[in-house]
Amino acid sequence: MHYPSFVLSIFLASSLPLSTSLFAKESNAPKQYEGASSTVPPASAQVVRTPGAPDLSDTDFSKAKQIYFERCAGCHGVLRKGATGKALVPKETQAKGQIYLETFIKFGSPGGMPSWKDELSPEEITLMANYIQHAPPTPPEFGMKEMKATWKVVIKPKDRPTKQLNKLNLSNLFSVTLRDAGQIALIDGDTKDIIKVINTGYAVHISRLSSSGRYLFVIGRDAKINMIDLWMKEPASVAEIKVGLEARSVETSKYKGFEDKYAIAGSYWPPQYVIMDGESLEPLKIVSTRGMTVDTQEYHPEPRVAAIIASHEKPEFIVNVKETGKVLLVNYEDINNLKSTSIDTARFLHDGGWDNTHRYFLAAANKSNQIVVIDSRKGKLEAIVDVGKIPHPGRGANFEHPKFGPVWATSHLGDDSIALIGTDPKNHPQYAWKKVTTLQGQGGGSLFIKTHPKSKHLYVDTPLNPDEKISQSVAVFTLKNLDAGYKVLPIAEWANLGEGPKRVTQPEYNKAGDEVWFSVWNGKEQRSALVVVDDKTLKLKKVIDDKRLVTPTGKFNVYNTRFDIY
Ligand code: DHE
Repeated sequence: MHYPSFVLSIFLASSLPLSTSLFAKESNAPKQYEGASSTVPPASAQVVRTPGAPDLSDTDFSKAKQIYFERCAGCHGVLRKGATGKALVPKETQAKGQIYLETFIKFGSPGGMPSWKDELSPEEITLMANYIQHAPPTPPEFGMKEMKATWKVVIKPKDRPTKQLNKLNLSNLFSVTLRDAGQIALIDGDTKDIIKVINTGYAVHISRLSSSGRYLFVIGRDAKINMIDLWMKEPASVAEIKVGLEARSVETSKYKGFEDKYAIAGSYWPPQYVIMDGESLEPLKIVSTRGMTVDTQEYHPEPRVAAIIASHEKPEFIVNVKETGKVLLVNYEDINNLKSTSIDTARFLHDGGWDNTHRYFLAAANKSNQIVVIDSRKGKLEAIVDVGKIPHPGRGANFEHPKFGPVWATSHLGDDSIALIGTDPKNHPQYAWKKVTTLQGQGGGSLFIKTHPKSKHLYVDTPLNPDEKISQSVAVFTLKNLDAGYKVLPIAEWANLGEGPKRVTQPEYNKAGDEVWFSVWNGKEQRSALVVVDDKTLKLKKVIDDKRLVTPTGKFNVYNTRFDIY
């Protein structure tokens, strides 16, 4: 049996009457976000029995395992060693006892655990309280043999075109995640026509471009990568591979002399990254991220790989390791004698992006409520900056502040603030790597913030805010007059889609920086759309409403993604 998808769990959570939730409305947003089901197949993890834990039949153990992977692993980790949620190891769970655990699952906690009493039956709650007193079953590893077994070169590099064979304006092409369809759509940014829908892994998470802009790499939550050749008469997947059982990040080498040479993917399970050949996806080097946490210096068996970004300063990939709180600088100059610098930062590292010079990488340490700043030239930690509750920048937003000079901004999942951090140590040293000011947005539950060097505006989404008015609209600030507050654009209303949650998410500019695209993310069976806003007038320009656009979420303009423009 398959449990409801992330979208459905959002529906469930947001349709709960408030009285069923013990906590403030806002506290549900992080849970809705992180509580998505793991793509690790429950059956792949062995049944285990642990002394001191209540007896469980094989059938019950398997059922509990299924519920755990689908509902709990996103926060507590596949191995239950704790991530956003607490560690659930037998020594502690057995000491707490059955009644305590059942109550906790039923009612949740002020620390952020949601109440499950409307989503799990009383029998299932009892079962889960039994289950977590057993040792966590471990899913299988995924090494070179397994990767090679899934690796396919559909069209060999030598058989591919030597020049662009189509007439597409590639730099204004958008790759759009069609989350629950297991597809991406390529959309012409000029005509707004859907050029092609391509089958991919399950729920593609991000799209990234090769340095040349020719290859588009997409990675599914199920860790399947598709490499799409945009030069073909009709762009298509030319190579694919599965790099694990669950993953979120893929990137390509961008340093001079290494353009299009390597690709890298990080996985959630197993906790590792793999460097691949940039033209064929042949896996070359797999490196585990298991190791000690940065603060308590304890062994963590499951440090997931979050954002990866390619350095422009050195032949390096910058790899965020979530649970250990370490940023790795992986030098790909000689992958047989791999040099990797490990920088201690803060937990739990998630997403992030460059400052406007592309020298400093700013990443969210979401449970520390901090932004860590890495100097990619010196290869060291530059600063750790306190911000609001659960920063979630996407790649963040860079702009010139009238007083503080160049700043990078993040919004937050856990509160309505937008933190601005000074990024110019040369000309504005007094503001560099400090939270120089805070703007107030529409509310918590924000996932992405965006501007463009040519734009005068800053857009902040709030798709996980429990108030529909807020989750279905977007706040826009005028950069020259931030103190004036924001204007609200009713994006979902403009899309006019009928019923559904219609969460408005992830602003993305076109190449010229004069249009902003938003996803109106509805349920799988409902109508979704993309809404294009004229950035100058802040008026609706176009609704792309097409039945092929099933649950659109991330959108990636080829040019802006390739050159890290945000
Ligand atoms: Fe994301 C980026 C992980 C849920 C849409 N997401 C990222 C990155 C990571 C990540 C590590 C950075 C990748 C990089 O830059 O290399 N996301 C996770 C999760 O672990 C989490 C919390 C839960 C899960 O189970 O996946 C999660 N993410 C979501 C969603 O629910 C979103 C809103 C919709 C969806 O498609 O699943 C979502 N995440 C995105 C998008 C980006 C992203 C659109 C890229 C933003 C960008 O501008 O680069």
